[in-house]
Amino acid sequence: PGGTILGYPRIGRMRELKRALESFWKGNSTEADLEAVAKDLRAANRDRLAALGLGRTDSSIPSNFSFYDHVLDASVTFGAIPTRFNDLRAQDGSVDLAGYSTIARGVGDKAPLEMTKWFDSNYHYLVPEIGPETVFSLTSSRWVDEFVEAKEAGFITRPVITGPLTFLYLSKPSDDAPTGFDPIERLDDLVRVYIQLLAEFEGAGAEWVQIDEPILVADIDADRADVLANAAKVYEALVAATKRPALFVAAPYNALDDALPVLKDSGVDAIGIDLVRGSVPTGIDLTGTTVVAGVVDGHNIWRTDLDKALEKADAVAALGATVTVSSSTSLFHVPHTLQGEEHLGDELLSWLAFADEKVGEIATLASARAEGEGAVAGALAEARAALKARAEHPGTNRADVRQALDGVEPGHFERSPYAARAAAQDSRFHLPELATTTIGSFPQTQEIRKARAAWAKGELSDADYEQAMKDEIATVVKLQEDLGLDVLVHGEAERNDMVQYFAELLEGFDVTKNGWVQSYGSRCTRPSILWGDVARPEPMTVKWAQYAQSLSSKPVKGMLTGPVTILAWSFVRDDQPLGDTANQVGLALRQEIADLEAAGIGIIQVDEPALRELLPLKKADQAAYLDWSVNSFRLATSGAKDDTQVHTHLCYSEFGEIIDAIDGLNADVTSIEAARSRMEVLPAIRNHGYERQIGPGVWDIHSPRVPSTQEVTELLQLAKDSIPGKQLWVNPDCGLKTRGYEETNATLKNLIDATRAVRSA
Ligand code: THG
Ligand code: ZN
Repeated sequence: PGGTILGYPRIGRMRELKRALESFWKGNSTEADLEAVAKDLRAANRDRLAALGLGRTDSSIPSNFSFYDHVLDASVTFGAIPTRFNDLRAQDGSVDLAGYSTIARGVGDKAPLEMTKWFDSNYHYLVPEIGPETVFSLTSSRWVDEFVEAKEAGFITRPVITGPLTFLYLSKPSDDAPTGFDPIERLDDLVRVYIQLLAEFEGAGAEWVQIDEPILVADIDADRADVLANAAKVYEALVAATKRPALFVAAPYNALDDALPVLKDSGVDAIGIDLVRGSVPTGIDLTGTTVVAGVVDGHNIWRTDLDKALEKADAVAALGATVTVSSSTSLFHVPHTLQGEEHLGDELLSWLAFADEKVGEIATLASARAEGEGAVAGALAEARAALKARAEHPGTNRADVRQALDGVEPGHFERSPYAARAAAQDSRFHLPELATTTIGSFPQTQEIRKARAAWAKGELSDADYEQAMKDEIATVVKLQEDLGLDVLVHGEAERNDMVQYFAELLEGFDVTKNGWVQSYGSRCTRPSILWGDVARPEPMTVKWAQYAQSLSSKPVKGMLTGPVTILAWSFVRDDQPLGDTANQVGLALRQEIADLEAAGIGIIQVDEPALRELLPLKKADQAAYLDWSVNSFRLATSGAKDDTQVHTHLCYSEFGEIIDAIDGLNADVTSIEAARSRMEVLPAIRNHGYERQIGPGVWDIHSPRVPSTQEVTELLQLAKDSIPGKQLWVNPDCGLKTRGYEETNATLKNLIDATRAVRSA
């Protein structure tokens, strides 16, 4: 009744969990040390949430801790561990934290669980591997133990678990599964274990449990009728369980649509709906249903329009429902707190709400609904004033930027036909067949990080920092020349994060000091805040590219991050269509490309690794997305001259789904991830008809393993089976910034040797 949230950040205000995990992995601390840090974090989070206004004993505070990933936690809890990790299991089937970490990170030739993006976010979960051999059984008591731990501290929390539909639909068939096996075939077996788990929660005193089923809002490969039938079956079975807490099924990230009546009819005790991404349902009588109304955006950082939020809650109540206000998603997509971000300035700060501030908003909304708006008149007035100031701020509506965008014409999205460009580029660069290159970044060494940290603290002068970066660039260029690569890069030593670097140089952005958000496991990113109209006051990359090019007679690529990725990995303004913001970024990049060309840079790469990530969850929304995203890239790159070769790089993509979009980008050369899947995507690209050039990665850079010359040769031959050599490039899967020099040198040498062998074969 007092308002709730679907989940809270797990990493800690000061990234305590990250540090504790990494120290444990290095062998610098024990499992007990790690457990102690986690226990303190959970206690601090509970205390803070209660202080911010969530009820201590009414199940409003979610219990959603995870050491690494919540989907991995479900795998481990239900005994769904791939057989290659059987040796990690104790007699009772459980794994300790060392074993849990090994499943997440791999060991020797045992690959970890695959990592992939969680719905339309920048968070990565670990994909469960399920087969007929998987023995579902309760093999971890952590979830129940954490409830008991909170209870002993005087709290009644609400355990948060991944639901059986989401778990199985996100799984992939295990290595042992026969072809054609679908993990969802194991639904009945899995549900039996959920029923056991519910009994354990009930026995421990839990009054509510939250079961997350975001899969119900997404259009997936499975037939929708089957998904809905499974939803009815599962929730009728869980409702019928004799020993259980009340069931709250949460469906964040979009509208439930036709799954809402199914959940309602199943008799679950509460349903969570996302009223930020989805709209208020219509044509349904919700009398007798409790709806947890997600009216505060859990996925972005803007201060809530409280009046609008109250209207939405009222509209749901008008359908007959009993309403509790909530965040639309777990808050683990946003940083902990605005405290410590005072450098952003009072004005911008007043427009924002991170996790803790959102909890405060929810408490305000709950009071307004319970006691009337008069009880929180001050807070409501303050929110209105902040929203008004944001709308009227000159930086959110710049005449110069609007004018530039109004001047955009259809011709700005078009280059000459590819044949003309290819001819001009051939005669400029004379590149061999199977040209070799890398994706852009070289290893970020300790020395580079130290220099940047010292410079940020003012301990290293601008001139000394610039010299340190130039020295690094010179080393990287020399290394590539010695190896014999055809197209070089400068290595990106000067960049921390490929988005933050541009955010710091463009107007309309700000960056936080401590706004960390979990990306996967212990790894975090600090998304920039894209709050205003975007403009480029001066060139951003030209100095570095020009210096690198001065050191070599081979072409050195200019390196930019594309508009979609800049949006996807920032917190983006929500007061105009994303496509408009993307085009503003596109125009800034277009200017940068013109400056790079003027400085003599002939090959320019514009990376879009996040193109797939923002693809809407509903099929009906996808065409419009692909339209604006592809257009913003074309706006950025189509000013390039015919003899300027435009490259792009994509990763994390399931290319089949967006192959038209990749074609639509109209880049001269596209590099993609392909090593792990052994070039699986290339036949589809061939069949699609693709006339331009492509660099399928031949080194999986996610692991330090060095592929042999033989292995790379085989991959290149496989690639040539689908794509003519004239169209093929040779490159790693992705940037090398997380790799070390040992494996980088060794692999690039093998890559060059393999290329020579295949060229002369
Ligand atoms: N930048 C941003 N988002 C991303 C990536 C990126 N999302 C997808 C993918 N790349 C995620 N991969 C990583 C890889 C490494 C790290 C984070 C995400 C990482 N982070 C450091 C850490 O947690 O210690 C902190 C980095 C820093 O100091 O800035 O290593 O490339 N935006
Ligand atoms: Zn990549």
